[in-house]
Amino acid sequence: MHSLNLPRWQPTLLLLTLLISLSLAPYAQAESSPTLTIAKGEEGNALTLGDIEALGLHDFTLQHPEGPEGTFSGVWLNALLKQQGLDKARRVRFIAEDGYTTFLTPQERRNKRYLLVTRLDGEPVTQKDLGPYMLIVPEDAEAALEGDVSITRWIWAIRKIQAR
Ligand SMILES: Nc1nc2c(c(=O)[nH]1)N[C@H]1C(S)=C(S)[C@@H](COP(=O)(O)O)O[C@H]1N2
Ligand SMILES: [Mo]
Repeated sequence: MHSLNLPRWQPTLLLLTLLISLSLAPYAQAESSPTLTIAKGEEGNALTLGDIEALGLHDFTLQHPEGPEGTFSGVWLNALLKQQGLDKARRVRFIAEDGYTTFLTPQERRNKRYLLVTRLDGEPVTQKDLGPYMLIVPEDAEAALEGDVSITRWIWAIRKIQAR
């Protein structure tokens, strides 16, 4: 009886194993694939989600003026720049997937605490929710939603940070 059942179970087990590995693959990839380039001059440094989040995550529950709401988690931009040896940069430029680009001066980075968001409700941020990375100023969230402060530096879909 057993010797007859075994061959019938094997394909099922194999299929289950395959399905589980396939459904987990995107998460494994998100943790390790290079997704954010930080460059100083010509040298570009490809950072993974794990590299960035090693700085420690901070959580803020808010609604982004562009729509997405929930708990935004990320690292302080200044901490990331310091870790990369770029905290003294006169200009830190952000380049988004849609071609949008803007920069922050040292004074602007001192005036407001910018959070580089890596997760929304615990998951890497999808493109639809303005991912993979976005800058927000948590202390301005309510004023931004009311339209009382400019969000020109709330750049989303960030792929590259360039310092000089
Ligand atoms: N990736 C990306 N971020 C962006 C923008 C953009 O076009 N792409 N527009 C910026 C500007 S100029 C403003 S005022 C706010 C809101 O842009 P919107 O009014 O064009 O939606 O998001 C900022 N961040
Ligand atoms: Mo704007």
